Amino acid sequence: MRIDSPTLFLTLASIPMLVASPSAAQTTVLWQASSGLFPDQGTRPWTLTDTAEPEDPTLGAGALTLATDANAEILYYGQTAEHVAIPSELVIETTLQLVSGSSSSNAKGSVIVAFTLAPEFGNSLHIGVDDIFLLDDNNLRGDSAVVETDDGFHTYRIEVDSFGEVVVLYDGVVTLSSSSFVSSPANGPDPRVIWGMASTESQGVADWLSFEHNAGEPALFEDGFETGDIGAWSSSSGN
Ligand SMILES: [Ca+2]
Ligand SMILES: [Ca+2]
Repeated sequence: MRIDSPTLFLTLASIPMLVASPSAAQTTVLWQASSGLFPDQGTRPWTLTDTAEPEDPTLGAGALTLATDANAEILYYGQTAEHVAIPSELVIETTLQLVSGSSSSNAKGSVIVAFTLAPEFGNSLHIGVDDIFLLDDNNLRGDSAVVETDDGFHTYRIEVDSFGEVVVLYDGVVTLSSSSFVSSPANGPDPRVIWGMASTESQGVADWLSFEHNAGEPALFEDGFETGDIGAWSSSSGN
């Protein structure tokens, strides 16, 4: 039986990656607008990436507003490799309302919640006007659903297993499922969690009540980081 090399390559590439051992520690990182603090001011702070002019994050009426008014602008929060330890069962949960949005790509939502489990391996939830989806590859739209995103606040819960299989619950209902994939441009070189207006092919306005994940790096919080103002963290994100 002849096995040609392209087939062999595809077979090897399709083997799921095991991203964490079952014993990996889980440390919850929770930011809530009701704290009155911006995400980069909390005890487990996020790094802000902001090329938007004149927009900056604003905090008022119990919600954090992130806005961009040109596709080229990005405005998002991220925690990157040194600050995250991806557990065997990654859970990300956020409650937000998309106020408005548009995109020049059907593979980029106005709001993006992205996770990288291992180098170049991950996926992202995209939220547009009454449209949510995951990706199947870089710039390739995956499983999608038509749900209300701009009529009020909705809760998006992303559950990822140790093989990178992804399920998204919309207000508690399983709505999307997909697999993580390997892509350097889509997922970056290091584990990370990102949320906000993170694409140069989309723009919009969103109000956020909370953002939570269970991939906090435990060691960070044993060195006094949780009580002090550590200022800006170095950012290796950016996409
Ligand atoms: Ca700005
Ligand atoms: Ca943008």
